[in-house]
Amino acid sequence: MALKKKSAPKAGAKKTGRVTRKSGLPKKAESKQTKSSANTAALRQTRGTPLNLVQKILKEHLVSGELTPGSEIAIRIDQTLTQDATGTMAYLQFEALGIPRVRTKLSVSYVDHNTLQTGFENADDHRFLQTIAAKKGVFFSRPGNGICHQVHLERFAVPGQTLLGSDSHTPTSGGMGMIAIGAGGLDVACAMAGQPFYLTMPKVMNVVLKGRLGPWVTAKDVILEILRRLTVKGGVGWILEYSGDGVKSLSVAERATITNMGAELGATTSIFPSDEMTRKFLRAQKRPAAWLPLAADPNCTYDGQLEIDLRKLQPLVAAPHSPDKVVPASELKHVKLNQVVIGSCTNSSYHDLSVAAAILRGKKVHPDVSLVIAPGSKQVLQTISKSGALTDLILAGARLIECACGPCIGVGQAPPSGGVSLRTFNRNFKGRSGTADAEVYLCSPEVAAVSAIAGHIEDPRTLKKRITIQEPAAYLIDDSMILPPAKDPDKVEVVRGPNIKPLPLGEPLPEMLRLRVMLKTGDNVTTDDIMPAGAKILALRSNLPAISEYVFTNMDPNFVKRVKAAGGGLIVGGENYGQGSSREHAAMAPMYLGIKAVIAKSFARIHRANLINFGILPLVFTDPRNYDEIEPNAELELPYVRQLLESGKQLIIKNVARHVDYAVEHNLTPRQVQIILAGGLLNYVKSQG
Ligand code: MIC
Ligand code: SF4
Repeated sequence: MALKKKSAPKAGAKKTGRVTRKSGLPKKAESKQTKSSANTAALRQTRGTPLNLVQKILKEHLVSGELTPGSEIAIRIDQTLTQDATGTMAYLQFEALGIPRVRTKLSVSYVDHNTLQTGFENADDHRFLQTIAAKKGVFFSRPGNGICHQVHLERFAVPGQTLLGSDSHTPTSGGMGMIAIGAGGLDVACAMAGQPFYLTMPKVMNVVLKGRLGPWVTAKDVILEILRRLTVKGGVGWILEYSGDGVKSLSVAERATITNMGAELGATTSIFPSDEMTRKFLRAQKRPAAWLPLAADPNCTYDGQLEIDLRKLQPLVAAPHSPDKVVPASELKHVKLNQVVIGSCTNSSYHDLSVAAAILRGKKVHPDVSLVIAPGSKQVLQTISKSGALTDLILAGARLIECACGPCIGVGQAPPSGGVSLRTFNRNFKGRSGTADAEVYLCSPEVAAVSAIAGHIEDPRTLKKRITIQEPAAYLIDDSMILPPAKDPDKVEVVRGPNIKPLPLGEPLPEMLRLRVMLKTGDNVTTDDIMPAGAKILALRSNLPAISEYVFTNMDPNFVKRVKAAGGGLIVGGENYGQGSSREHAAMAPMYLGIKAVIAKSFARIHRANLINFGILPLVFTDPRNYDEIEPNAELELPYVRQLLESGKQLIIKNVARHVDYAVEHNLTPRQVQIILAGGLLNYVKSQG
């Protein structure tokens, strides 16, 4: 179908030349990454069948397949991002593909997770990432510059483009009208090599926002309300597209809070239209040429609809240990606090920190509470420093930490034993904070600030005075912490410390499998359960033999020992197996230990893709009741598995001791079957030349 092309609005185009750049970004590269392309300009209007916004962008980027929910599509990726904890592997994988320079419009490597340097490991990884970025044509955001999603939104996100990131919260840039998807590092490496990204075409849900948020009710409460309604698995197989008159009152930062936490629903991504608010944000970021208006066509259709009346929402909190255990803040006043943390990629914007500062101005943090602030980016930190908000926070008793993920991923500021922590973050899985028996609650910066003063969870509507924070007309732009790729890559030496171990490769699938169940889990097992994070373990992300020693340690300290003794095995899981992060180590480390298959009631999207990428068979019970019949250490056989996969026939699992067969589905596309047969994506891509 032909698209009606319109050129970008003159106002924006004119201003490009006048941008004052303190940045290290070369002018040519800067304009390439910040301008919307002619193709994306064409997205503004479609002729023929009206399209929703997701369909419009995907159609523009479609390489193969049809935009029919459930079918496999391949899309062109314009931008990629990596962070350090997943990035070291991603760049090793990119190297293994043998491509000299990235083939995307823009690729950025961030360092924001492993910033604590208690030994040489993280510092070595940073140096590896910096040198390989320079060599391979990737921009490098130095440690201290901020959390990848916040910085990307500020400096790089472009409406209408596609972004693939090796972090599950990549959909943050959906707040800017991008199709931004989280994936495993290997998928991102392939995208950097110019390959399309393969995914199952999701259904599109129209989330209609009506009216305006009332006083003290925030974007965080919008997404918590959606989590309350849909649960942590309610978004699997969906993209959430926001529309309605309520959209226009939300700033880009607020939209990004909502799209960020769409990851907790299991959604493929979430997206807002690009409108005057987006234009204002891009102007304030001195990137006006990146803007273009984007919206769904009138009368387009969706696969589902959800209505949220913003006027009816109230301040909400997610209780331990799941982001969907949502209750009104007013019902939790009895919860006494040891810690309050404001930060993370969900809520660490200029607005978030400024509103907290305004609440805390002239007050003191409760003596039983430790208040921690982690600004999302250097830009946010500089802006609150200039506005005086930083001084208000410090005078109130806040402890300022680096612009990084920090406590969100268990890197520092673990709560005390049995402690209660209230955080503006997106995940409160058990043990993720670094304290196994801590209780973590999730909330908005408004709830966090008012509770830090009260010493218990408090509803900010108890505050009499209303506070309005004005977004700056112009942010402080200083890109000196973003290093452009080398002009002469041949001269760059990639420096590898001893923490960086060679890349592991999977083995081709054998003719048959006979394996013991090594672990039987319940529903909603997270990748934090499979491959825990925290400062100690995260430092081993580029050392697979070492990190593999920690697989499932929090659920079963003897897991690794048992798997090693058995020489491999399989895992039986419940619903939504592998929810949460994109960390491919949750597939790669089990592969390294010899795990060959996971049989579950259902899978989370990214983890399932990672299992396939590392040659582990993700199987689903045809009859979920069979789950109950499998003993925790049963011996299972998959006869003729290779042949059956190749011929597209039904797979059967034999319970050896019970002499019963279970039918299982694999739902693999022909391409995914080939990947599994080859023993993983890297083997497959190499075999394809
Ligand atoms: C997370 O929030 O769990 C992480 C750490 O950002 C992960 C990525 C990782 O494990 O490195 C994610 O969400 O993808
Ligand atoms: Fe970092 Fe936390 Fe965001 Fe993950 S969720 S990217 S750890 S801030």
